[in-house]
Amino acid sequence: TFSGTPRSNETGSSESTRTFARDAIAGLTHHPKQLPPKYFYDAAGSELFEQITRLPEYYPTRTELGILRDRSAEIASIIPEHAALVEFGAGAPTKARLLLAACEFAAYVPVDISGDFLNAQARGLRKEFPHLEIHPVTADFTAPFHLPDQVAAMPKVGFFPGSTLGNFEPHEANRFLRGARDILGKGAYMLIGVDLEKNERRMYEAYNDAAGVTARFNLNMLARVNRELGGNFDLAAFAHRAIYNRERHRIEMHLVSKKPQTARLHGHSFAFRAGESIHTESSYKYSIERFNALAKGSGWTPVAAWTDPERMFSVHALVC
Ligand code: AVJ
Repeated sequence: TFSGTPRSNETGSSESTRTFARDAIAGLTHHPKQLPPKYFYDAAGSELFEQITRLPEYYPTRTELGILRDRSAEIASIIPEHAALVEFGAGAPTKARLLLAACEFAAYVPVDISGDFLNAQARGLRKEFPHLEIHPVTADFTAPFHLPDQVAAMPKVGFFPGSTLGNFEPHEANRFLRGARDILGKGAYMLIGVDLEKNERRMYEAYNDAAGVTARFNLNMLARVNRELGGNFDLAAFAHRAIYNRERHRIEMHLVSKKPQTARLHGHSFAFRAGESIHTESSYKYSIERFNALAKGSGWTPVAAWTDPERMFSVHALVC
């Protein structure tokens, strides 16, 4: 996930709160209205996302874990030994742990904006993998950052699981992959988890679960705007909507205004028509061919792709 990390900030004064306010006002001024999906993940949102990953309808997490588990020996045979594993947007290290156990990594470099969470996770991993160097980097992985000097001489393997890439618009995905190449350097490998386009009902249900957890996750965005930014959105007057946009190969999540209403935030007022929506997330679905084309267009060479028997999800190995 973008964070998988509790990082709520309810003081209303910090740098991150100002950035959130600026992004929220810009998004709500945009036509059509939108809010960036990275703001789903405060403490409450991260907990709701954890619940989503356990829902019967939400196949991506368990399917990707199954692929990593079943194919770990093959993955180990492809990537260089004694490499540094660099995880972009490291949440809970459940998936990295599988790779660390199966492959001979010399170092693990989890990269995330939440430093506290990273350091707490690193303490646990140090006990499990006493011979592994762990060098957490506190950074926004969508912007350029420096790798720690200690891993400079090691081969690099980037890791970007969870279909987080799906949250990026195609041009953003291209920019991210080029940036990852610049950070990791020539000869690096990359392991990326991608959700595959499939039966529409299957995708629809993954974002419209019977228990309503995804609806609560989506509405938490507005709860956060109220809590942290002092907005006055009436949560009961917005409905969760997730649809599959076939032309653009993406699930779209929206918060739909149930009636004409006006909400206020930091001296701005935002008017809604009945049925007008705030676009909160796009979750792009790929085919293996379309993902390979994206990788090639971003300076990477596909070396392998693994899927589950139902071809719901894929894990790709790339080299540059
Ligand atoms: C964390 C971006 C992969 O797109 O499936 C889950 C987030 N949104 N349910 C996804 C999410 C609604 C998830 N990613």
